[in-house]
Amino acid sequence: MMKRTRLLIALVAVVMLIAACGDDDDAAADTNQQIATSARSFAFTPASWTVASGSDVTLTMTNTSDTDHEWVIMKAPIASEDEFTEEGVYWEVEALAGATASDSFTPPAPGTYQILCGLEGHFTAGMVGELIVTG
Ligand SMILES: [Cu+2]
Repeated sequence: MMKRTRLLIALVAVVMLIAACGDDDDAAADTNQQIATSARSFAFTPASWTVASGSDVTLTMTNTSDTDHEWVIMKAPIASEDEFTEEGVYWEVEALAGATASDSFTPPAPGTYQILCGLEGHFTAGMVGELIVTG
């Protein structure tokens, strides 16, 4: 009798453990954040996004113009296009003219980051935004 009870408790524990693992997988999938923007010459709509640190973010950018555009997270803000360097880029995605691009990134440390289009003349033309990463 005692053995059967112990066996039953062990079985219940195993079932609960398996169920808990399943929940963790679901939670991980649920915490993948989604943001979107529409790119045209020369603006992002919207141009401000807020995400939480700690889980990956999928950006979907729809390019509605006949020119290629990029969505670039800068490590530190720049004041003019002369200051732009690839080394200053934290992460970027490009959507070709008329196409939609989607890719994922791990948010940088909490803070506010400058977003811009890195193609020549686009930052100067006003293609900028901000990404706010909360803690
Ligand atoms: Cu652009």
